[in-house]
Amino acid sequence: MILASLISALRSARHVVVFTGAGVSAESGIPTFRDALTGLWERFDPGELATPEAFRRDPALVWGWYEWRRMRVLQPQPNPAHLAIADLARHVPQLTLITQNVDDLHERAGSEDVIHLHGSLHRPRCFACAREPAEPLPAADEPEGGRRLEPPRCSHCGGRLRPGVVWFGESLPVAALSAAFKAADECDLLLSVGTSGVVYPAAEVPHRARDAGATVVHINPQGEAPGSNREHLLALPAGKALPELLHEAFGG
Ligand code: BV8
Ligand code: ZN
Repeated sequence: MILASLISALRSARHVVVFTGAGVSAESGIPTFRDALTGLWERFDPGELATPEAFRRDPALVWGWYEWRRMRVLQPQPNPAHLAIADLARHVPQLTLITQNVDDLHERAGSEDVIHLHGSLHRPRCFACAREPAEPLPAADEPEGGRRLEPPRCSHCGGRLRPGVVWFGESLPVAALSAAFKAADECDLLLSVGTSGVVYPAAEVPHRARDAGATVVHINPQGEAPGSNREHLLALPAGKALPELLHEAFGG
């Protein structure tokens, strides 16, 4: 898709969906899911560590990894891609932002009502009774190579706290997934930003938009050429492509 037709699609869109993966936070310096396994966790496969079984088997190893990752999203700032997405909401009649990411950079860039399909690093809950702690977790200075950390206990039932993310083998939050599918079915333009589209059912979202007749644009430097004629690839980093798109389409 040449930029001109994408720009006119943005200008005339009634309802735009933006669907993001870890690539939208890459330019903020946040390691993507696969790059987040260094130091103590180097020898693990993410799909093996991000599971309830791993947590049951070795809670300190898994909790330590998530605290290490939680600390790594506190310093980084939203990058121009996050800011452009927040700005886009001010230019189109309706925008639905759906993310697979567990960081809060969209919120910190000013986006509202972000649909988190895979939960959040900032919402730990009790593994036994699902209650969230009354107080937010303290910041800890995690060593570069990481460390094992015993999870804190739930003040209500004494169970272990777990990260508030969706692990492999766990179902996605029902309300979030149905809101995401509804937006995909109704939108006329979907921007898929920084995702390899391998994790289901989240990866269904762009397919549903395309099948419902929307134009789908993948923004990903390593994206592969899409299959159908309603899907397009902008093989650029999000932090470059999105601000340029907004500037061309809406000026400012
Ligand atoms: C479920 C939270 C069952 C945790 C995550 C076989 C076939 C199909 C499906 C399955 C299968 N076997 C198992 C399954 C199901 C499984 C699945 O899909 N597995 C995959 C691996 C095959 N799915 C599940 O288990 C889901 N649950 O199915 O439940 C069920 C059903 C009914 C009832 C009960 C149960 C749960 C999946 C959720 C897993 N949790 N995250 C955590 O963060 O620790 S997913 C995790 O990985 C991330 O959230 C992310 O979404 C995903 C991929 O991570 P990354 O690689 O980091 O990011 P991404 O893929 O987005 O890649 C980065 C991209 O950005 C790249 O393409 C890169 O080129 C690009 N990029 C880089 N820089 C830039 C850029 N783009 C733009 N600009 C840049 N600057
Ligand atoms: Zn509890």
